[in-house]
Amino acid sequence: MLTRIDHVGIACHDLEEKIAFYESTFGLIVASREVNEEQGVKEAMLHVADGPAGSSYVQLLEPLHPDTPVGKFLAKRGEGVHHVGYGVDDVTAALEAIGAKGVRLLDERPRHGSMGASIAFLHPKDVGGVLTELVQARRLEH
Ligand code: CMX
Ligand code: CO
Repeated sequence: MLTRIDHVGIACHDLEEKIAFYESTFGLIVASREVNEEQGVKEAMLHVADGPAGSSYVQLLEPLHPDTPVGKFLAKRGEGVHHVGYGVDDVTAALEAIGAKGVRLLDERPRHGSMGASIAFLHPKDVGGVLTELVQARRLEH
């Protein structure tokens, strides 16, 4: 069901500063910069590699407000890994199959994610403490 690691989501206080760090330290290139009001973030996707099932990225996340998922996470835990995003071919089908196993779905239906993807989150308490995102990439991306 999972086709790849699509991205690792990293919470930070200053998006531009962290982009500069990832560019200069690892030589990564920014593939997109977006504001997603629904998710409460200003974010950037930095391209890491391409594989047979699609590309993988680092997603840097700065909260738009303190009272957002990433804002609350930063206040509680500080900067660091916020979630893991796995690629799936069909996010609606994956949600149904995973929900049927008793894992709580934070999104009953897919939402809009970076670069035109359809995304949905699973409750971290039901995934061993890992906030988990399912990502169906936009078709023409690979
Ligand atoms: N990873 C692991 N555990 C997490 C977590 C995370 N990222 N965020 C919160 N938790 C834990 C908390 O530590 C807390 O555990 P304890 O009760 O043991 O202390 C529990 O979950 C509840 O946390 P909270 O601070 O009270 O926060 P909420 O319940 O209000 O929200 C969550 C938590 C996961 C439901 C919420 O963050 C959410 O809906 N996230 C999905 C959307 C999202 O994260 N969007 C931003 C990224 C967008 C993108 O990737 O494009
Ligand atoms: Co993400």
